[in-house]
Amino acid sequence: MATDALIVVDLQNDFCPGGALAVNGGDEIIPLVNDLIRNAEHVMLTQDWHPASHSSFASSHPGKHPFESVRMSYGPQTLWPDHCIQGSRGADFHPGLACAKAEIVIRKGFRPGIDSYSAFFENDRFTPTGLAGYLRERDVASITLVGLATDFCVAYSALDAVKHGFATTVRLDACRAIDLNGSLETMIGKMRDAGVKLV
Ligand code: VGL
Ligand code: ZN
Repeated sequence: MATDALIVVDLQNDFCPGGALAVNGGDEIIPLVNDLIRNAEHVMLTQDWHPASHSSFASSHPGKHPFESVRMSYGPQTLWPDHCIQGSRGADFHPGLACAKAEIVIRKGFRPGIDSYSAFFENDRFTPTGLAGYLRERDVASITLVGLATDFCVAYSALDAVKHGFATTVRLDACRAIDLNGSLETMIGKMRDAGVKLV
């Protein structure tokens, strides 16, 4: 029987106020996300999960600063402050998140040389995380995405979900954005054009 899955993206300490890559109001969405979790048929989480000295960290590129861009073998890559390092407190889910019901945690960004915004493909747009196969085997037909950040991991996940044929909804009220150089408006436009349902 085809089912619906709620996918909670990167609701981790480092993306919440006080964290290394804090998203404005990132923790404000937690009560709403917890409500959605309570009412969801199936809950899945993603977790940004970088090794120390990851290639997406500005600190790994001498002379570069966070939020600048570099060319990687797979194309341009925004550089970030060190964040969500494997096993660190910053990489833990926010303590207020009701994550007990989650059926799977998809970790991403663990390959030292590739960043991964999308829950489906790494930033080379080619290396799969395994989530699409998992969802198919579980007979998931539609997904709802919430979490952080709207204009990076949520948006890239939503665009890939549509490409994989999942009916895809983003609950914008349960997301918060980084909004770097107009990225929020750009990614909202891309999601709308791709047929993502924005609520
Ligand atoms: C994210 C930047 C770097 C996100 C993760 O979760 O949106 N953004 N790593
Ligand atoms: Zn990251």
